[in-house]
Amino acid sequence: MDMFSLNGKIALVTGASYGIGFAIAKALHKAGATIVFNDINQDLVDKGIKSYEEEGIKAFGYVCDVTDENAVTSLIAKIEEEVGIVDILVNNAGIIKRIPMIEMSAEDFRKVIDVDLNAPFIMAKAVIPSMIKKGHGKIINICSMMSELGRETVSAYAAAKGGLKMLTKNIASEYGEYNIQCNGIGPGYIATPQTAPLRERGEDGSRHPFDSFILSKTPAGRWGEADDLGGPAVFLASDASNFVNGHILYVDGGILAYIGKQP
Ligand code: NAP
Ligand code: GCO
Repeated sequence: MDMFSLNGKIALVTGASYGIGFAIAKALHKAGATIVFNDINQDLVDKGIKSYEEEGIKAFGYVCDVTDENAVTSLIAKIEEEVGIVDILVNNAGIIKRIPMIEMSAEDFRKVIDVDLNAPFIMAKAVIPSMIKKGHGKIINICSMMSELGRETVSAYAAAKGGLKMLTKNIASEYGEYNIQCNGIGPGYIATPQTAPLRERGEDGSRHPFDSFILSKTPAGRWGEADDLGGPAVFLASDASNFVNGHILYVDGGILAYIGKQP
């Protein structure tokens, strides 16, 4: 089982003060990795460090807006100086804006593309040179059901996550010869702050219509938990996946395989 060990490896998980990023970082640490994370402001980073400490994890936290290329270049230089070369990058930071497309401003569209697609490009560009020098690297991009499917109000997010799927395949194609594997994880519907609005209960305790919809579309009959993504992340971060490249691993309880429970 040593092939799943991350002992001696440094993992950088973006936007990992809480949510999916935090859960993935916990799992990578359990497999032996040193955890480095960033978030968009010091308050979140401080809260994140405390949350990791409560899990018995000494994590290295940095403030960095992943859309700011200069800030990212400085971040990677600082991490390399203070912690070491990044062996595993998890591009997790992301936002969503649920607005009907024809009502969405171009500015809002661009903001989602910036965080969910441009930033993974910026982050990968920043870590790949040192991975090449080191002779190995793992990049895991957090994609989505919306890398494959569309739905009302998420046009920018789907465009970004569809693009992120192809960026994943292109990084795999361009840098595979340097023993760098770039893969994606496509979570289904996961119970995090990002999807909280879709799970809000009515005053009478009734389920949000979208909540009921997702339960009918998921063979597992439940929303995913962020911890459901930990094992797949360890696999893609470890030597166990050294010949897996350009693959999007959907961790969705079966949504993409299922037509949906008949009414
Ligand atoms: P979340 O709860 O909203 O957490 C996202 C994290 O990213 C937050 O810590 C956020 O900080 C941070 N972030 C946002 N913009 C950033 C920036 N410019 N620079 C640095 N950090 C930034 O989301 P989540 O549900 O954990 O999702 C994490 C990833 O999984 C996202 O890429 C999302 O698209 C993807 N995903 C989520 C689901 C789901 O069902 N939840 C399913 C599929 C894919 P702030 O708190 O300051 O915004
Ligand atoms: C939405 C949800 C989804 C999830 C996730 C599904 O509004 O449909 O937010 O987009 O976040 O991406 O995989």
